[in-house]
Amino acid sequence: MSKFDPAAAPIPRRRLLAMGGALAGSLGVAGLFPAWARSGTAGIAHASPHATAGSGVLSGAAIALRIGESHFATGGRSSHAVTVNGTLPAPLLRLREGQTVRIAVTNTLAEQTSIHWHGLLVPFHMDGVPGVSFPGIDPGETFTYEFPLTHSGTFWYHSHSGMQEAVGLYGPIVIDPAGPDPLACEREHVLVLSDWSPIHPHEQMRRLKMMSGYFNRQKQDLAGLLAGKDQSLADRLAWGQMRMDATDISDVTGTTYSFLVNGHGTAENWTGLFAPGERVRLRVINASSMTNFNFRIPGLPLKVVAADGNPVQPVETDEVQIAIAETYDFIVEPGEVESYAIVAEALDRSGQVRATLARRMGLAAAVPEIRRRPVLTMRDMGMDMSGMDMGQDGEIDLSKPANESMAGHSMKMRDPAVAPTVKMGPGVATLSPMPVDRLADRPTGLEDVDHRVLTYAELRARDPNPDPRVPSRQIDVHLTANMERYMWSMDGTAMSENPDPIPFRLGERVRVNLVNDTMMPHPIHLHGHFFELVSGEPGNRPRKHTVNVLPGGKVSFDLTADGEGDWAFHCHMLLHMHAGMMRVVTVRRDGEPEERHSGHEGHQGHMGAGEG
Ligand SMILES: [Cu+2]
Repeated sequence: MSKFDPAAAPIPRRRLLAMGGALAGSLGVAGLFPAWARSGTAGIAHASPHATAGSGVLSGAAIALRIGESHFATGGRSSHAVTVNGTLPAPLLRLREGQTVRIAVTNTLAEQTSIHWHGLLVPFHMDGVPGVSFPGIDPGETFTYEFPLTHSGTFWYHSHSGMQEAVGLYGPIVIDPAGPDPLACEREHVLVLSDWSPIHPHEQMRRLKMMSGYFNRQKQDLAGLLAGKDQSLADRLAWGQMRMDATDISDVTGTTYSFLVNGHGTAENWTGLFAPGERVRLRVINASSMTNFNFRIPGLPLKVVAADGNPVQPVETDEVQIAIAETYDFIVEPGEVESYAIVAEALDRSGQVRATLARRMGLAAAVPEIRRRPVLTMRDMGMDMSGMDMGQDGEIDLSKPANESMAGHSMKMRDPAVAPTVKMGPGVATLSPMPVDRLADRPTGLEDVDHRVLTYAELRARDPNPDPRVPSRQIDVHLTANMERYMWSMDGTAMSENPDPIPFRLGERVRVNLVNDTMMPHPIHLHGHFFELVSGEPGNRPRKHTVNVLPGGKVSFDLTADGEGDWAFHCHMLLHMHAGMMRVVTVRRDGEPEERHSGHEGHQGHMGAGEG
């Protein structure tokens, strides 16, 4: 009998009570949610996975997942969904560091599928990216993933095939440490944030290609101008001349998305319970396909204790912008208050989702109003003028090529000299003339809020970085686009053009500089590795698997290429990846050729680059 045998585990009394509440409160929809994600949950018991039948929590050495189709409805919108074991979100995998797990994934769809274990360090052929690390799972087939769990933390899993991730195929992973958990607390909740649209992502892409602002209903208008809102007339004319829209913050917005916590919209008010005096750990995962969220619990400070699964030195804050594919662990102490609103607001303020942390079911704190949508600035164009002598009043005359007036600095929006490694063509509309390190910047739209906001620069790893070497070389990777034509690429080349992989030698230490030449943030994810953000003194830099590169910004990370094999490296905005903002990274032993591993050539079309 394994130590995770669910039958042997006692069910805490509070959990039984909560389950009763959940059944009464959510009849009709309960069937689609795994119990851990149902409203009124008491949370997941700490450190011992009580995988009761039907709980939707799967543990142990052998796990079976079935990919299938269901119907999903929320907030008056309904559509077809791709689900795992019949649920959305997918079952919670609760595993333990040091164990080896076998996960058999059966595909009952009519199309190919796959599962990628986001943030887990697994052998590359278990990483689950069709066309890069394995051939994919064909209809009717079962593929068994097998890998050891070498670290603990909060992670998640999702499809890497077609657009399945956008229509429901995602779920949380919690890996408990092999020994006692230093972050132990009285209660834990898992919160999976996501976006849901009845419009299929292929159709979203088609509309965006017709008109890049298709889903943006928050453009500046004449009424706003007359009321003195947003940009001045001069700025509007200048941005218009550059064919830039300062309100173009997100491609797909709340006009088509419902935003969800554990599959529940605001009206369904997902509720996680607590008892007074408890410390509660929230494991928050942004499993959206296209939405960066501002996460906050008004009135309750968030103590950040882990980022992307890795422990950080605790830092207290009031709001965190959680990029797509990132995970954060927070500890909160709700005290004697009866209920708190948990708010995840879309980056562009086109919508939000409210959930509740409460002492009992049926409570709900006031839902804050959605705040004013942000307007982009010159800094988001990679033209940061601060500290430079701008001439009159710090105003820039955008009607002339600015490099005429800015001695020594190219202010053209498309000067190939600033990015010699980028292949220029119709897919590259702009290059950031002066990208700046924005790790210490508050993220887009939170620049001026009157409470604390987490910046990447505040994150320090709890444990010393395992590889203290200074990188022996560095490479630049430009994030490029022609937003008007909805073309997205890296270094000017879309994945569908089959560019050479980015080669690393096994064990080498490399600095990677990501330069964002577009006016959108890009959450960039590297498979199979953690990297250290180059911020603050070396030694305890934050180790992450995904980093959000702000518009016009630059992020450097140091990487020890210790994962032998072929790995995906891409923007985690699903439509950006699909349009081509992706590369393959190869890690080879000295003397071994850099060609990609054989046997996958026939599957190029499945890796999410077919729309380029
Ligand atoms: Cu992107």
